[in-house]
Amino acid sequence: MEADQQLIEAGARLLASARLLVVFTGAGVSRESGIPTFRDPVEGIWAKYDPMWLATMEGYLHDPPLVWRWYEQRFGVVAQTEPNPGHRAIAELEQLIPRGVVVTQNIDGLHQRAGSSEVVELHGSMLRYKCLTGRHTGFTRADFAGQAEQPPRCPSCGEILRPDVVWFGEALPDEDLGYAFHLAQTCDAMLVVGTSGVVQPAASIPLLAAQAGIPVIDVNPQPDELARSMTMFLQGRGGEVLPRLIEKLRA
Ligand code: BV8
Repeated sequence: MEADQQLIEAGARLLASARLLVVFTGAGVSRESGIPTFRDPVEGIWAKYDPMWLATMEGYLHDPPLVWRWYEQRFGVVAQTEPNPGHRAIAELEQLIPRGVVVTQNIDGLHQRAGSSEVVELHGSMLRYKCLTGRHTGFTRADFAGQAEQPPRCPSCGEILRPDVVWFGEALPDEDLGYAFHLAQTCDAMLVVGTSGVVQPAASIPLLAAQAGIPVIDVNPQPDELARSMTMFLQGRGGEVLPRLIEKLRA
């Protein structure tokens, strides 16, 4: 399904007038890089597990090696993938608009690899690790060579490490969430790509912008929870719609 050209042109005009643009993304923007979204059916050994259980402190404490292996498997997929044309178009927006900030629910680091220079990771990053106590942070894979089967130990206190991501039931980092709320209410336009608009409190960010009278464009192959509250809904894949928006903006 291709978003019609008139809508693309209207969307480009909306973005062209922005001095500060926020791009709010979810798992859908990484889908074309081959990273399944939380909604996608899972094949293989992980099919019998519910990601909504694995991505919780309870799930981790119930079986640390299992959940550790789940993140290692997901890291393996991310490590072998590349940013897709959607990520790259979002990064290119920074050349076409005075300031663009990416606020993402994703933990895969692909926006940074595509060249986006300002990225707020509301749900943390699978490329960073912290101590289970939360007291010792900032670890990377370089701190524990190849621990694929078992969670490694914290170099500072010996407790097991965990991915530095926000699990279900955990609060989002105050500063990042507060900054995202501030941006949503002070930007000139918001581009929302690849989110079902289900996971809270992140999904309230596009609604904050819309309620502040800020134009919000939603890009998704299918109508999501947010679409009816958005200024414009461009139906299509991020990798198809975003490059067309950029092409119009460049013109
Ligand atoms: C919290 C990291 C409280 C881990 C993730 C109301 C208020 C507050 C909380 C809640 C609430 N209601 C319910 C809750 C609880 C819960 C929640 O939202 N549950 C949902 C399921 C109802 N929220 C929480 O638990 C949050 N914590 O609120 O704590 C608190 C407060 C104070 C003190 C203590 C506690 C924490 C939520 C964060 C969870 N962590 N990720 C990990 O990944 O391992 S969320 C996880 O889900 C991913 O980040 C992912 O991004 C997200 C799913 O959302 P989406 O990104 O939108 O992805 P999704 O798969 O849903 O949709 C993909 C979309 O892409 C689809 O629409 C599809 O059509 C589209 N698409 C497909 N292909 C493409 C495409 N789009 C474009 N191009 C394509 N090619």
